[in-house]
Amino acid sequence: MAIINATPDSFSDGGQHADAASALERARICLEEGADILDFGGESTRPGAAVVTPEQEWARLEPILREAVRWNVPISVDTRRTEVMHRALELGADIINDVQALQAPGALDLLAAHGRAGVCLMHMRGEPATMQTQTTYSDVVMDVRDGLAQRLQAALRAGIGAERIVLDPGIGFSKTPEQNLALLARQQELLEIGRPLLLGWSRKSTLGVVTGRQRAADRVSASVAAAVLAMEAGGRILRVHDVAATVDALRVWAAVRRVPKSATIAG
Ligand code: HH2
Repeated sequence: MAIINATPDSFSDGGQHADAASALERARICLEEGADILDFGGESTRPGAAVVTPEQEWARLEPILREAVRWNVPISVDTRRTEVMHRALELGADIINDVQALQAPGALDLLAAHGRAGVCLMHMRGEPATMQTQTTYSDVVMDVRDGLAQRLQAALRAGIGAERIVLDPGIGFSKTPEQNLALLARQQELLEIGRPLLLGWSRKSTLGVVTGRQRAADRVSASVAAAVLAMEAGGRILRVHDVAATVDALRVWAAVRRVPKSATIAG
């Protein structure tokens, strides 16, 4: 899943694709590099990002989505606003990626009514502005697992079919670097919930803490390492900025995984 933030202030790529033409250009490059899904966002969710109204968010997304939905490739929209979800689905978006797991009023019912769309339910606490003050867990992996299981149940009760749903532990959202690393070290415990996992490690600040790389754009190698570890631990979808590097790494991972454990290769 390629990340295209049509925002002026995203932590990782803010301002680079803020206008529709450059966002679409970036999206085309991501497809050439091997992305299977395009994820477009019109609001930064980093701590301290400027608050945008749903109208501003939609004004950023609409011209991009109008074009991208014609490309015959899965289009995901990264939004927590019901109104933006509604408009995106009406335009033909395929997936709603919600960092607040459809907690906005009306969001569950909206998705239930759009029987075709996929949904990513991500774990976080509170709002982006305050989330880093809410990092007290008794056991972060168990608490995230329980939180995701509750949101999954809410979605199922609303009438969203399980087969439409993937789950995401929300790397960097209301978690310390140590907690993010624990979520990767013990990622397999999240598979017990029974739905595929989407992981977003790309350029995140925990990788900056581990490597000492201050600039998000300098964290490509670290992001690729985390991506491979996330796949090895049972991940299914990776949300990434650096598509070509990630695809290469995953090809190697997949080639090794295809070799039977008992293989003896003569030659
Ligand atoms: N991370 C970000 C935004 N949306 N969605 C999911 N499902 N998982 C994530 O980990 C995730 C997400 C934050 O990263 P980015 O889009 O690069 O930055 P910003 O929020 O500043 O636009």
